[in-house]
Amino acid sequence: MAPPAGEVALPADLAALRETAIGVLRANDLGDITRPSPTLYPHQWLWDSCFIAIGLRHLDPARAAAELLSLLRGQWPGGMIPHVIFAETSDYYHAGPQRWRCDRVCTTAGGVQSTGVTQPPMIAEAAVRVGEAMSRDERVTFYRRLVPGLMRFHEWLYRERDPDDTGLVTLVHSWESGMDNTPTWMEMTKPVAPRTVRALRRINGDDALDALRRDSKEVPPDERLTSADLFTLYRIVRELRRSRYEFRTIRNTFVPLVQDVAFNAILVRANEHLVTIAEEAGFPVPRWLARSMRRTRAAMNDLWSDGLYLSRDFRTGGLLPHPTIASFLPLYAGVVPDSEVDGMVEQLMSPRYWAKYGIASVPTDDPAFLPRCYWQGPVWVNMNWLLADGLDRYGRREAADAIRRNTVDVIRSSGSMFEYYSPLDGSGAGSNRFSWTAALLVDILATHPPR
Ligand code: 2M8
Repeated sequence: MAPPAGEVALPADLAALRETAIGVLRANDLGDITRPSPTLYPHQWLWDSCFIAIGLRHLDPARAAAELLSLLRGQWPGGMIPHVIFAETSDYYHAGPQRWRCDRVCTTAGGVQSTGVTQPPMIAEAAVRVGEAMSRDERVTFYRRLVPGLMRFHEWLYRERDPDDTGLVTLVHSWESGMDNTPTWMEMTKPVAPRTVRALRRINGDDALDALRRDSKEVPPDERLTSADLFTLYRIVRELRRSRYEFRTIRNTFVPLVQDVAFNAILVRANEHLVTIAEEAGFPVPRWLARSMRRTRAAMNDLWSDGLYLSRDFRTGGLLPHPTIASFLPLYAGVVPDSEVDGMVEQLMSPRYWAKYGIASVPTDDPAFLPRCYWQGPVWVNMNWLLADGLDRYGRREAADAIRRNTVDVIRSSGSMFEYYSPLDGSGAGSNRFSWTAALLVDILATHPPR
């Protein structure tokens, strides 16, 4: 496919890589939703669809808008947009509708099945990006369809997940953070492992548990979270289900509750975008919501610790002492005082994070670091995209370009759209037809073509 008018022609190898990326997006396209990967993730995920729309806008803005609007089909009566909206497919997914039984609690706007938790609120960012690719009339029409539901989602985040008005939204499951097995979350999760898991593990080690799981048929188990952790996440879902997914009940259970730094950072930026697009669409932002938005921005300071930011335990109020890639997302939010930005960039670029092939999701000297295991060390393209975007806005163009260059290089050297990459040798891991890697590559090549 020739580049659209106005876009720079790419060197042959990158043009071919772009074609591979487009092929992955086409193959994962289910109509107005895109599955993250053909076998491992056969449904619609909230933040995946947002990253995917950011890439699709370069190919077909109307299709990109449909990707975002389709998220509203899963909206709950209270306003939540769920983390997974189940597609009508018989393809197996390990945490499918039967695990959630959300149809017993409520009916979604589009009558579709969903999970009972949410995911990082990337919708407003994606909407702005898609809007940029449209004419003014198209954009306003799109925003008018999106904004009422999107506003209700942001209202829900505050009403339901910040009932004590701390300014920070609380998560009830690591799947809400999108970084499923990041050490910060796993430390909170391990103590609530089901008794049977602990017993089985004592007797037979992880092998017996591995035999029981079904999520790792496409991908080797050591590239995913451990079986013990997975079964603990299932236990938490059971407890959420018993609590009818209501925070006022959940907070009185054993469920770990985290004011996640990455989620709240993404919320800060999403709030800004929501204000802009609501204005363009002609919808007023309620005063109480505008006030809550301001509080989140200010409350991010409470997460500052020794040169970076940490998540906080909702119950104890204590910071969780485990820096990860999430600790840097306040750079994307734009809440880091300018005097601290260079210190954070220096850390990111140091061998502790940037070993050889880009930014590790967990510091390479952390005892939990595993270079090819999911959110426990690998380089993730969406994290790179967010950090580069934030650094651009701080005027740290060189660092932002280095991150983008590295992202393209690591994908190019593997030749495939992997879910994640080893920061030590650049090898790909997880799914090898992963949609957001493909979409964000298309975006980077279009917006920042290599010089
Ligand atoms: C991963 O999470 C899902 C559960 O939501 C899973 O492991 O089954 C995470 O990487 C998450 O961030 C991502 O949205 C999802 C689909 O790509 O996969």
